[in-house]
Amino acid sequence: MTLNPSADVVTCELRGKVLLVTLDHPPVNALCADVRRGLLAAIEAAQADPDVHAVLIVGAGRNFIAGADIREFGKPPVSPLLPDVCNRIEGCTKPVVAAIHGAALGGGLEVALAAHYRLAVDGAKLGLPEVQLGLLPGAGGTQRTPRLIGAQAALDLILSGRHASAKEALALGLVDRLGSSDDILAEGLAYVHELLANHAPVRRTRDAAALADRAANLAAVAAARAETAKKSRGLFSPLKIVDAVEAAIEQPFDEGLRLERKLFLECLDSPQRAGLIHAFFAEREVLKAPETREAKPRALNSIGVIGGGTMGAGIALAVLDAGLPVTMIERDDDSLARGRAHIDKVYDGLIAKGRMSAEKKADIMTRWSGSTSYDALADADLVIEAVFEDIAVKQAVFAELDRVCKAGAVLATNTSYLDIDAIASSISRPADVIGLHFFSPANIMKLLEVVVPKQVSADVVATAFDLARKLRKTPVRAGVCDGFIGNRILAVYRAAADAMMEDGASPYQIDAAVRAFGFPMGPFQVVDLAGGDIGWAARKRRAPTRNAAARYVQIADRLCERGWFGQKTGRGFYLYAQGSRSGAPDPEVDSIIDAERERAGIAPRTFTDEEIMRRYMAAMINEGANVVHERIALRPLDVDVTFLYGYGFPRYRGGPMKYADTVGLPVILADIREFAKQDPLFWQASPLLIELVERGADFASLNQSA
Ligand code: 3H9
Repeated sequence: MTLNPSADVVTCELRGKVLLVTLDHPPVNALCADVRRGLLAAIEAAQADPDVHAVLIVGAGRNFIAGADIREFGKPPVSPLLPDVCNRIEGCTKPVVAAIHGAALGGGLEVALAAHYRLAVDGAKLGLPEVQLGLLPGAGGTQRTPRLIGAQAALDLILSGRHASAKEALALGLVDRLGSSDDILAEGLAYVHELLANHAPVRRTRDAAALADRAANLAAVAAARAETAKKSRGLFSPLKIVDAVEAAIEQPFDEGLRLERKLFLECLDSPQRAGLIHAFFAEREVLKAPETREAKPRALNSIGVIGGGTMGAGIALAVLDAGLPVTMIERDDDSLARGRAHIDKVYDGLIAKGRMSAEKKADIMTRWSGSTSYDALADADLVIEAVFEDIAVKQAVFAELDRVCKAGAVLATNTSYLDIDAIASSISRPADVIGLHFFSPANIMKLLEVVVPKQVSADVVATAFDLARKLRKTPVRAGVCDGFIGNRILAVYRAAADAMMEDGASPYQIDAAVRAFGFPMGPFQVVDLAGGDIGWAARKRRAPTRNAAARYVQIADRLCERGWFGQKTGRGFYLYAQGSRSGAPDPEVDSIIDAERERAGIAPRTFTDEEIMRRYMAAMINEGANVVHERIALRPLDVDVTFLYGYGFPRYRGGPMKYADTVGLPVILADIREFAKQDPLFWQASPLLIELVERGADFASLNQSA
């Protein structure tokens, strides 16, 4: 029997006395308007039909319900609203049971909390992750959860957004029962029949008693508020969550719901919500590079890494952590021992902190092997070279790989700047060559630029994306140019920062302004962390081809000439006390900057923090537009994900291109034209930016068209 045939995303079937309500809205049963309508109609039908004695709600496919349909946010609301649907479920006078498998997240868990009884099976993930989207649970989650499990446990779930397993959910009191098999339908029906046999009453979460100890629950709220104020740098929704949970203690249920709705709408309207949801979809879109649709990945059962330095060892660690075997090649036994020592150091650190057992390390290291002979790579499916950043050195390595590797092996370079087309065309199998640009530390940083040279075959690109998935990295497809997506843009906004420094802003003011914008570190702190010598080498390499008319700020060179390479030498732009990683401003650096200004004939002026950020962001966005214009990045969202995952861009702003849309492209273009009055060579507006402004379009309009 189908009681509401109009909505095929929700079907109803009478099984004896139980109305089985199945949500079937692939891929994740998100609560779009049709689903909400169908669910409401199902409850109304159950209420009206005397043959129905109880209701069982289940999800089809791999999940119960992943939450509200995020794609609807930012559009005009469509009835029925989810809070009303949840109230209707809770108000039903016949027992309603939710049987949970897979994800019951956000609005999905809120539907379950509105039901009268809940069962979960192994593999279920229950959580209220709205905070990660700049929101708060807006369908009763902030009112029902604390009533069910107490304020402290509720705040922990809602503020962290983490997922609880079925077992933990049972221990917390979020669910009443664990199913013993993964047959969700059989488990759910058995539970409902048992409840009916026992004449189990309708039991509403709004009447649950976990907030009875008012003082203890208010103390938990006060502690969470203090902690959140300290930790949630710049984020809008976390403190609203605390307010809503406090209302659950202080106010009657319906009043609490009203406040929750008001706060939810405030979050929904915030640019942070738009930025975070953009990030959510963008990080999924980058996985769908054209080649992954065209071709199947090659096998990936054994990996080779050339080089045991910081980068090579970090990549080897990432491979080991993914459960794959790795063979490390170094030029001699001492270098190989150093490479192995890098790996040992990381795992021994985890053991010292109690996060890994010695047995586990021993087990992992059975998958590591080292050799000083390239012949050890004869069976490798994919080899990543991470040797010195010099084209001749890299080409020599590739000649060896060409000699020893089996047909079909993928040959990857971890270069961060060099011309991969030139590397590919130097060997007999250019179609197998690709760039895999890891970020340091390679076992930690999530970004992987997959750099696609001209002659590479599609299945090699698909293999690179498959490797990223196995390594749990976020891959972004990039074209070949100096610096690819990220470092190419970095070079430009670093130049803008250098120019501001020479014109009168101190590096410390610039870093503070950039941190206040939401980055974890400013650009000069980043230089000190990465090592000033790295950028110095790149600048020297580019010196012969640099446009002689372009402004070149020499301050960083003056520091490097003194051997001040940052943290590793104890001083750079900042002074580092013995062993300390946080630096203090250095008056001697100020004097060097003064001397450089004088040498360049510049009378220093003051900058506001706002002007610093306008210039910094305009430089980043303009080069981002160039990178998209030249198809180095497929879409603006690829630039966004690069910066979110590799450069510390604040996620709640969505990435530089999303931020540009938020500010408005005409504003960015006007800034660039204003700044061009002082330095027209540097501030050349990107043709793409000009075109979009002329068309009245934004970067988002280009995100569909990869
Ligand atoms: C909320 O509920 C607010 C309420 O409190 C109040 C309302 C009034 N909507 O991640 P996957 C898509 S806020 C729309 O690759 P997995 C996703 O884009 C919501 N679409 O799969 C992808 O599409 P495509 C709170 C969604 O197996 C496809 O589904 N809930 C939604 O690795 C597969 O996704 C959350 O924040 C959605 N809610 O992981 C949960 N969710 O194929 C968000 C997913 O076109 N979702 N899609 O690329 C997740 O955490 C994961 O998707 C999940 C599955 C764990 C469920």
